[in-house]
Parts: sequence; structure tokens; C-alpha cells
Amino acid sequence: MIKSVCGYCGVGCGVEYGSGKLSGNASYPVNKGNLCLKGASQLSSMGLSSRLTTPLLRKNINDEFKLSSYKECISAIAQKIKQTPKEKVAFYLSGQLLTEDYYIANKLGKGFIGTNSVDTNSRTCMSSAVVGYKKSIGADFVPLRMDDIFKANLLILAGANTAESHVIFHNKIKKAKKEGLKVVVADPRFTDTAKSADMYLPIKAGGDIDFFNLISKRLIEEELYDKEFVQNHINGFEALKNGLNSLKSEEMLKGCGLTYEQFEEFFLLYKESQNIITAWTMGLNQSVQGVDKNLSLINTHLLGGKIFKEGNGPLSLTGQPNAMGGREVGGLATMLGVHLGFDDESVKKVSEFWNTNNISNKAGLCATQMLEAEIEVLIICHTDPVYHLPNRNKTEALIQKIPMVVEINAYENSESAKFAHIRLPATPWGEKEGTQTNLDRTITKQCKIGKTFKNIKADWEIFMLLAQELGYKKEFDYKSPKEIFEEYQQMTKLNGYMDISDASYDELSHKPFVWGEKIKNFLTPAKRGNLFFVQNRSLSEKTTPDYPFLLLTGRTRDQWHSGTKSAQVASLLKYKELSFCEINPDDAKNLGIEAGDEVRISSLRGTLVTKASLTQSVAKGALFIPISNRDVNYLTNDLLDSESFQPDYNHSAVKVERLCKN
Ligand SMILES: Nc1nc2c(c(=O)[nH]1)N[C@H]1C(S)=C(S)[C@@H](COP(=O)(O)OP(=O)(O)OC[C@H]3O[C@@H](n4cnc5c(=O)[nH]c(N)nc54)[C@H](O)[C@@H]3O)O[C@H]1N2
Ligand SMILES: Nc1nc2c(c(=O)[nH]1)N[C@H]1C(S)=C(S)[C@@H](COP(=O)(O)OP(=O)(O)OC[C@H]3O[C@@H](n4cnc5c(=O)[nH]c(N)nc54)[C@H](O)[C@@H]3O)O[C@H]1N2
Ligand code: SF4
Ligand SMILES: [Mo]
Repeated sequence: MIKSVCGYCGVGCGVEYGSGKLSGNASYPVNKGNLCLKGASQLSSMGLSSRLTTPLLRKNINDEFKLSSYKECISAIAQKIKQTPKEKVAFYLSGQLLTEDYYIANKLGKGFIGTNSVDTNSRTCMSSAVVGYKKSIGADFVPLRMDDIFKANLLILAGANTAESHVIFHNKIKKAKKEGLKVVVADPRFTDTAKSADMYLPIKAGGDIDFFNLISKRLIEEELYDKEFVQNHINGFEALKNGLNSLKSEEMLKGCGLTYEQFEEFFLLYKESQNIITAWTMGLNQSVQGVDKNLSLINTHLLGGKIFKEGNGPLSLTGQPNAMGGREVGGLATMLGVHLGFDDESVKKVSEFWNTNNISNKAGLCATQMLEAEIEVLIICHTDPVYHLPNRNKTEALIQKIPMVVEINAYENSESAKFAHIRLPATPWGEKEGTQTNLDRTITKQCKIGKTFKNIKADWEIFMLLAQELGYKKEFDYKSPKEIFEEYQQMTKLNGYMDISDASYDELSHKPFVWGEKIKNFLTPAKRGNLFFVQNRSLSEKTTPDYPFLLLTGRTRDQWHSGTKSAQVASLLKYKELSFCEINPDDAKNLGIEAGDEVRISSLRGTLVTKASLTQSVAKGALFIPISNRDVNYLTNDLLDSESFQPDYNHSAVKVERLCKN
């Protein structure tokens, strides 16, 4: 039996392969043998006819591609990089890359080429949580584990649809519920997760800060907060108290769209619960105030002393399989590596470790800023920015201006490929090996279980070849992912609390390593947590008489983003369609729309055509389009959070028109 780990979501379930079959690994602690349909389907994605199998090259994006080789393409990229000012070179990476891929790309970009514009699609996903954690607890550190729900009395899921997005974690929640856990879901949609909860709070999109502030206000007013904990471990109490004092509860209720009764019923449960976990995902992070939403949530835990204690804490549910590993390695342009920043001391430490003088001490461009910055070389790897960035018409206009766009992908049917000059095939899940960190700090190893195409290189190898072509042969001389991992392990010693030198690469696929288990205190210099007073400033796009609907976007259970893999696998197409638009039946009636009708949805930025699906799950005035519809971002607005630079995907004003009858 070959042991490995699922390559889809951040839960990180263990799998095993033998006799031509893939199944859950029963002895793996995270999932104990369980897999969701996506996880179980991964063998089918390996042999897909849509695999990219040859390097391709063209001068102009209007030309046809011609067949090429890794050698020719890598030499063309290296030549271009040498002629380009280093700050005009950017790497657009992915939370789906393995840690070793990330490590090499980061070392090459930041360490040797000298551009800190090495960022990742995690910018669109987790960056608000990263900033939130750093500000309040001192580091990008998830201070609890998924299994803490078995020790908790109350789990609040805010803007997280675990039933579709973190399926095996959701199964754990169902099990914990049977053992007494109460679950409250705060989501503007009545999702599958909400349907299985003890209490559903139909929060207004964007209303989360008011909701969490209301909890904090009541904890303080009713003296229910943990006074001793706050005094001994927390900064910022008076400022928070004064700030919350200045806000009126009625206004806050209005802001979060809940009735007095709904909040009181919830708060009674909250007060009675000894151990509380609040988990969140894109409903909070993807916001023009994503960081503030995170801070308002974490405030409640700091006030209540409900952190660094079994069964308690703010649990950010990471989406991608290795978004956490990417954050650890340094895959964000706002950090250098192993959670170190660009201060002189950190730059010195890392420069010595990598034996280089090329590191710049200025943060690089974030993924959501690169295209506007007139860069000249863009290397995209394991992600599809043309598909996933907001305001797609703008994305398309900007990417066309970049003189060299390189796309490294395992499949041929991405949207970004249309704008690439060079395309390099990479080995996907099942054909490569390396490590990943799941949402609760568990480091495991993906292993090779087969090989379907010859002469295709792994992502790390492609970056290594580029480094060598640029002249860094000695510094990039790795024979295997194991060698890279072991170098990275040494690097983690540069930042004490991240030290993972005890992990054994060879054992990781069956014996995962959880880092940070000894951390039971804040990681700020003063070892104190920080409260922040934040307010809902209603900065998102507003609906208007011309664009009267609020568009929400998100996931469906069996599809993975753009679907280069999942939309090609028959068993994954049964549950929900790839493209539809959910609309409340009352709104549909007013517009003369019936189920299955073709509808056009438009925003100020763009338009798409899809089928109407009538459901009470969306409130009146709102629409929902799944991101398995690749055109979704023609509609979305490109407002960004000013600290995390994460987009506000869930608050776009749109209109609906019926085109033709079903
Ligand atoms: N099946 C499947 N699973 C996946 C993925 C996938 O593509 N398919 N992708 C993975 C990735 S990368 C990610 S990031 C995660 C995402 O995991 P989730 O965040 O759970 O997924 P979304 O569907 O984006 O759900 C966000 C929820 O937030 C709600 N929401 C929108 N606006 C607001 C708001 O203002 N406040 C509140 N409280 N809620 C709001 C939406 O209605 C939606 O139900 O899923 C991961 N898992
Ligand atoms: N409107 C809206 N937009 C969103 C979101 C939303 O909720 N709403 N969510 C945002 C979030 S949270 C995320 S994470 C992003 C996700 O957006 P993307 O990262 O763009 O989505 P994917 O389809 O997962 O892209 C992964 C790419 O990697 C390729 N690939 C697969 N295996 C390999 C491999 O081994 N090596 C290489 N090199 N390539 C490989 C796939 O073929 C695919 O093209 O979307 C963001 N955009
Ligand atoms: S829950 Fe996530 S990690 Fe587990 S099998 Fe499903 S997609 Fe894979
Ligand atoms: Mo994500």
C-alpha cells in the first residue's frame, strides 16, 4: 500500500493506494479512512485527456503555439529575466503547490533574482486571516486543532460552508454534535451547513463586524469577560471598551441584519457555553474589511479567555491543501520566509542562510497588485489568475500588456493559458511527491502512485532548472524533494517557534508531523494578545436601482474551482451543475423568471449568461453563482482590503434579465 494525502482541500485527508484502488487511510489521524467524493476521485484525474503534455511557445498571444522543449522555454525565460529590471519580475504561485515547490520558487525569486514579488492565490483566499492573526496573536498561527470541536460546547461557523467546502471536517462536526456540541451558522445563505445546524443566523452580507462587536459589547457590559485573563494577557481593553460604548446596539443589530430575538437566543447559548470555537472562511476573509472582520471575531476569544485552552479558539479554515505550507515557507510577497519579514535582522539571517546578497528589504507586489504594476515577466504556477481574479475584463486587459507570461500547469484547459507566451507542463497529484501543511498545522507527504506521461517535470524541478539557467547552479542543486524539505527544515530554525527539524520526511505520509503544538501563549514580543476596536464601515459596493441584486459567489461540494480536474470527472458532475444562478422565488416571480430559464446577469463591469435556479436558500435581493462557472469574475468588483489586499468577492451589485424560457 502506498500512503499519501488528498490534494484537494485544506482538511488534508490521508489516502492509500493499492491494487489499482484509492481509498481513505483508516489509520490516518485526520480522516480515519473517510474521504469525500472529490478526494476519492483523484485517480480519474491523473489520466485525463486534458493533461498538458508538451512545452509550448509563441511570440505573440495572437499566434498559434508551437511545440517546444523545457530547454528552449527555460532558456527564453532566463534570457528575458536577465534583460528585465528585477522588480519587474513576478511569480504568481498557489496554495496548491507543495512546500518544496514553494521553497524553490521563493528562494529563487526573493533570494537570487531579487524580486520580492513572489505571491500566491492565497492572497485571494487567506490573506485577511494572516493579517488578523498576526495583529491579534502576534503570528500567522492557528491556535487550535480541528479535533478541538470534540472538547467544545459551541461551534460558531461564520461565513463557512463546511458541508460543501470542508466535507470531512463537516462529518466530524456532525459526530461532535451527537456528543453534545451545539452549532450555530452565520451566513446570508441558508446553506447545507446551516440546514444541519442547531441555530441559523441569517446575517446580512458584510454584517459580521457588527455581529462580533455586539458579542464583545455584551461580554463587557454584562461583565462576562475573563477579567483575570484580560488583565494578565491582553492589551487594548480600554480602547475596545470605549469604542464599543460609543456604538448603539440597535444600530449594530441593523448592521448585521438580525432581529433582537435572534441575537438574544444566540447570546443565551453563548453565555452558557464554557468552551467556544469560532470558525470562518471566505464569508469573512473575502471582504474589503476582511482584516477587520477577523479582528472583531478574534476579539471575542481574547475577551472571553477562550484561546490556548482545549476546545476553544478562533479557527481559520484554510481552503487549499497547502495554503498553510505556502504561508510558512514565505509564499506571500509581504514576508520573506519562515514567517520572517523584511526588517534588517530578518534579511540578514535569510541572506546568510541562502548565501546570497540579492535580497531586497522592501515587500513585493501582492497577487492582486501585480497586473497593474506594469511588470514585464509574470510566472504563473498551479493557479489560474485570469479565472480567479475579480473584474475579469480588467484582468484580461492588463495581462495582455505583459511582455512575457509563463504558465506552468498540469492541465491544458485553464483560462490564463489564453494569455501565455510560454506554457510548461508539470506533473500533477499522484505523479509527484512532496509535503503539505493542512489547515491545522499537520505536515504530511504526497507520494507518487503512478506515472502516466513521460518527460514531464515536477514544479520544483522547473523552478530549479530556471535557477540553474540563470547561473545559480551551486545554490539550486537538488536531487529530490527530500533534499529541499531538509534544507527548509534547517531554515525553520531561523524563527524558533517554527522549528520543524524533528519531522522525518520519510515517515510523513503515514505519520504526520504537527508543528507548533507546544505554543500555548501569544507570539507578540510582549507575549500579550491585542484587542482592536474595529467598525463596520460599509465600504463594499452598494446595490442601486439599476443593479438591485447583491451577488454572492462560492463553492459546491463536488467541484474544485475552475474545474480543470473535477469538471472532467463524470462522478463529480452529478451533484450540482457547473453553472447556475440561485435566486429567491419571490424575486424570480417579480421578474417573470421560472426555474431553468436562461438569464443574463450583469454588473457595471461585465456580464454572463446562465440558468436560473429557484431556491429559498438565498434571501430576497441576493443571488448566488458557484465559482465552477468560470465566467463568474466578469461580474465581481475589484475592491481590496487595504491591509491584506484580499478582494471583496461576495459583495457585487448586479441585475438579472430573463433571456429565454426553459
Ligand atoms: N468542494 C470544494 N471545496 C473546496 C473548494 C472548492 O473549490 N470546492 N475550495 C477550497 C478553498 S480554496 C476555499 S478558500 C474554501 C472556501 O470555503 P468556504 O468559505 O466555506 O466556501 P464558500 O462557498 O466560498 O463559502 C463562503 C460562505 O460565506 C457566505 N458569505 C458570503 N458573504 C458573507 C458575509 O458577508 N458574511 C458571512 N458570515 N458569510 C458570507 C457565503 O454565502 C458562503 O456560504 O473551500 C475549499 N474547499
Ligand atoms: N468570485 C470568486 N472568485 C474567487 C473565489 C470566490 O470565492 N469567488 N475564491 C478565490 C479563492 S479562495 C481561490 S483559492 C482561488 C482559486 O483559483 P485558482 O487557483 O485559479 O483555481 P484552480 O482551478 O484550483 O487552479 C489551479 C490550477 O492549477 C492547475 N494544476 C493542477 N495540478 C497542478 C500541478 O501539479 N502543477 C501545476 N503547475 N498546475 C497544476 C490546474 O489545472 C488549474 O489550472 O479563486 C479565488 N477566486
Ligand atoms: S475533505 Fe478535502 S482533503 Fe478530505 S477527501 Fe475531501 S477534498 Fe480531500
Ligand atoms: Mo481559497
